[in-house]
Amino acid sequence: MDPLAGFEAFAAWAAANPLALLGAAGAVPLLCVAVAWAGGALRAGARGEASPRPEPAPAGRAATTPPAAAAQAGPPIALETPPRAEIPAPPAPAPPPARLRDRLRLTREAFVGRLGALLGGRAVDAALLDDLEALLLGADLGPRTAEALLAAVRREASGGDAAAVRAALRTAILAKLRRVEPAGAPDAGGKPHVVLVLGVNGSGKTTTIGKLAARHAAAGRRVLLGAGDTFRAAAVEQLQIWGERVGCDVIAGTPGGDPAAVAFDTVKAAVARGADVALIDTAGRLQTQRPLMEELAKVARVIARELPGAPHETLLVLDANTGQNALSQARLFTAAAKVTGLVLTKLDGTAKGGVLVGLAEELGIPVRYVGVGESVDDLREFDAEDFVDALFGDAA
Ligand SMILES: Nc1nc2c(ncn2[C@@H]2O[C@H](COP(=O)(O)OP(=O)(O)O)[C@@H](O)[C@H]2O)c(=O)[nH]1
Ligand SMILES: [Mg+2]
Repeated sequence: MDPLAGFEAFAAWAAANPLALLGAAGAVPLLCVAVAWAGGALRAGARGEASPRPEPAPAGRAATTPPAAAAQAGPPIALETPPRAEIPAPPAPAPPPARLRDRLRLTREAFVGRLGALLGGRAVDAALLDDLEALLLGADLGPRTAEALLAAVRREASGGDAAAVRAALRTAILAKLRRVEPAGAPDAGGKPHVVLVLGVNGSGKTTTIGKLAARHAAAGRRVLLGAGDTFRAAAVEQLQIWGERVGCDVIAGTPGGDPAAVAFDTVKAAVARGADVALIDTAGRLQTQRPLMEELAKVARVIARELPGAPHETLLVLDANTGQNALSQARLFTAAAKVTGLVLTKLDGTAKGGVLVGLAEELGIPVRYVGVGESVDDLREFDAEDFVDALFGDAA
């Protein structure tokens, strides 16, 4: 058709039907939107782009829109709604912290759980005390502690019943653990507050440092980490991953380099950068290697030379799974360094948590933290009452 003739015919129709014209005008924006979308899709197609996809989810987080759901959703129609991937996900409610009672289940079952069956309706006599001694040793309390607890039962519960024995044990254990409750706050003293972390390989040093760094950062403190385990390259990487997670810097040396040099650099950098806390990791080859112990003594000396009074805390990390071996490790480390606090890790996965009572009795060193899992929240400040409540199943 001649375009001019077509326009004249339309003008004549419009003059005769003004309302219809208004209706047609109302449809124009919708038409434009459709054309714009089609044009955009075509241009995207020409550039070889696929239809909008949700951003890949960061590791460990679910994608906002699963790819399959996005494919089924079809083309975007309502343009004022942002693409689905941009809708911020509602914050996930924080899971309630796991109860210490739950995390100590295996230890409780191995100790207090068996106690009920052993005592039954029996009176406290020599045969019962023998059985009780075997139970205490089996629960990794150690011979000296078992003996001390038996003496308490003899004293407090002779002629009594099962409840009296249980109460005597509970009171005696609580008294022993109260002796090793730390006196001051965990970050008291020093600016920067320097913490040196010792322990054999695999005891949980690096993980504990990561958890501690997260606590300090959450409290608004500036944290610096020192990768003093130069013996294993993976240990440095592991600490760096924690540093990224927590958002703090990590001072690392050369692989196989001098750990004392890393400790020195960390303290120096912590002072220069105005850090509040410096947490220094160390290598943990087996404690039977004498040079390791000499090395640790050197690390402590170098730190003190750079910052008088530091390290303000020297934490020895012990794995509860090692049971009585934790005690011999502790003896060797305390001979080599001035250990000011213990961290007992992996209490969540062991029946040997009773070793904590043995450590308290034999060493008398404050227990600063207990590790009850692998995640960042699974480090608890040690509290004797809470621990005993959880151990005896009395906690709420
Ligand atoms: N279940 C559990 N695992 C832990 C705990 N602390 C550390 N671990 C794990 O123990 C392993 C060794 O820990 P790591 O920090 O590398 O030990 P390091 O060699 O002393 O530095 C890692 O798999 C940690 O996730 C804890 O309290 N509970
Ligand atoms: Mg490590």
